[in-house]
Amino acid sequence: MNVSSSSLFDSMGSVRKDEFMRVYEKIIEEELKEIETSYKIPSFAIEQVKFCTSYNVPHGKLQRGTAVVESYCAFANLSIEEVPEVDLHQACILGWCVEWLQAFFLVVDDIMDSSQTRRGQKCYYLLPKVGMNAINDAMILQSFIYRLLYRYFRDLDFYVKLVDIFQQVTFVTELGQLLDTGSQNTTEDSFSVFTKENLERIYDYKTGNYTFYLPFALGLILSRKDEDDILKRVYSLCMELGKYFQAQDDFLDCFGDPEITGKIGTDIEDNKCSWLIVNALSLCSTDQIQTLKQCYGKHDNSCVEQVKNIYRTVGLVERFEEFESKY
Ligand code: DMA
Ligand code: MG
Ligand code: MG
Ligand code: MG
Repeated sequence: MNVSSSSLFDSMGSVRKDEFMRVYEKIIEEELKEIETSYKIPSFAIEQVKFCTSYNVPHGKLQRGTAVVESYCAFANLSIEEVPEVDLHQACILGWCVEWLQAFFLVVDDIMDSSQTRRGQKCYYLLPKVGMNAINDAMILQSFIYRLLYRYFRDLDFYVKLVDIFQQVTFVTELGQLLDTGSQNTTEDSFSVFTKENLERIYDYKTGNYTFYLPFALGLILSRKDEDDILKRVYSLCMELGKYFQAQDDFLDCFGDPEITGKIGTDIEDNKCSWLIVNALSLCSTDQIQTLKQCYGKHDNSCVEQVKNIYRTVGLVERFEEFESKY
């Protein structure tokens, strides 16, 4: 497939979403054909794979996927016109592999977080025809990554590096999700885990690795600039970006407009170690902390409102804005 740089990038050097989508359409068409010929499965099964993919993979901001292409061009130190088409195509495919990984994480994350909406539509597991089959469908989404890597990269010298980085980043993210849901079961002293140290570890593990490090590391591998010291420097920068990004996600979970974020927040109900609760604890009076302990982690609208009121009263909105501009 031809991916020409003149059509893939806009005048600012950013990847055009519609052109990036064209690569997706091609990948999924080829992949479904391949599955159909290789496995003797009835048409409903193929339809389910198709539906699961189209429902979960392409509707996001595509920020992680396009970052692979943009970082590849930046690291290769080539102007957009100079980048070979075949390399651009490879970068786009790796970008889509990251989007597939994200889709896999989100389907499962929404089950664990008891979320209702995602990207402006019903969470996948809540669709009547899906339910808990979402778990196996998520695993199929994850398998797509390795199928695509095999299909497009198996003969290249850096194939093992690609497989390896997807596996490593997946594992770290899973540990991050484990830590993130660790505070979900409300216990007497669950507030003791709401520390800055825990928060930052969760951010590094569940967000920084797959959201920032993975796309940039793929750009480095593809441009053959993936020396250890460079990867290390990129890694620590990515952890900072991850902390900023997830703090914003936590803030929007409570104060964002679901019309814009496409999702309804659940962090208070889920007893999550979030930027807001951690920062609130350093600002609240003993009485306010007492109220938080009574209301946090409860699936009850009036409890959630009380928590939000305390957040507003102690000036968390302003505190977040300050954090954001400093960062
Ligand atoms: C999501 O964290 C992390 C992963 C690895 C999917 P989150 O639950 O805060 O994300 P969201 O707010 O999008 O549900
Ligand atoms: Mg979630
Ligand atoms: Mg979550
Ligand atoms: Mg969130």
